[in-house]
Amino acid sequence: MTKLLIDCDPGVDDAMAILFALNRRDAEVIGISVARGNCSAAQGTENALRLLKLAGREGEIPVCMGAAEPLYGLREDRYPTPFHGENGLGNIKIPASSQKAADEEVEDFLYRLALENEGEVVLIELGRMTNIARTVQKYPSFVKKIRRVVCMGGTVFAPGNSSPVAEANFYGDPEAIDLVMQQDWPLTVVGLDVTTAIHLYYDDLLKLAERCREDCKEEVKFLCDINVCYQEGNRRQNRMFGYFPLHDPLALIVALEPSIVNTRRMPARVECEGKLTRGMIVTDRRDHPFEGKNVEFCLEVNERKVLDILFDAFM
Ligand SMILES: [Ca+2]
Repeated sequence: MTKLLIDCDPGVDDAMAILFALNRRDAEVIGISVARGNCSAAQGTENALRLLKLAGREGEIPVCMGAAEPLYGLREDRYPTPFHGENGLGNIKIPASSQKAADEEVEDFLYRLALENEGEVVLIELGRMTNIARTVQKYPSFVKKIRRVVCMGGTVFAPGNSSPVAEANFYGDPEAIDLVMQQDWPLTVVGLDVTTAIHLYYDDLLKLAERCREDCKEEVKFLCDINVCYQEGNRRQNRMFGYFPLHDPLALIVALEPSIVNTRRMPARVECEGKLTRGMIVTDRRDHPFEGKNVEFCLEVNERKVLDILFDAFM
């Protein structure tokens, strides 16, 4: 059983990732924290609570609201509403939960859960690294309590999506991810090199809604509904017709089934200042590299197998 601590910004693809994790029998979600990203931290926290209720897990998994802005304050920053809607969930409304968010600072929340499950926690990052960076700053020993970190974000060789060279999570808070990258913990980056190599067809989601287990019919119907907006955003901005990439769910899949990707270890930093390159991953591929700590970058992926794993969780 893999213990997952999920930091996110739900988010259409975050929602899919979380529901996937909740439906995996080999995974236990021990907590969810939220930062600003696809929507405000407050909206994302509300979304996480409602998702847990939808999945029949109300009151079982603690949720904590985290950073309302990036590590060193807000720059020009718009929510990606063409993809995630005004509410982060493709403008789809689901019932409110009676569960309240944890009455803790996010650093205390993450550190406490890491301590209570020392050496066992796989930390999953589905948004910006703000909450994790803040926890490392407040509790440097947090790093040693975590088994491994798997993060969706960045890109090494594929083009960016927030700028020519930067992916949205890295672009939104590069100082946070650079700080996280320079710690001594096993860090796997699931970036656009692999997430954009997966094409999830909307029609396949609709088929899944017909064929999935009875107890997750409502969840899969919800995934179909929220992805109408996500698909439309990808059609208009990325010229993807009938399909979309698989960002956040792929990080969960890599965490649980590492063999579906080929990775390469390279020392890396994140550019925090460049006018054109802010949020870009800079890998040191020289013969004798020394810029940055080693990071495991996912560079190739088995698409068919990923989609099977995703769908199987709901069958
Ligand atoms: Ca996300």
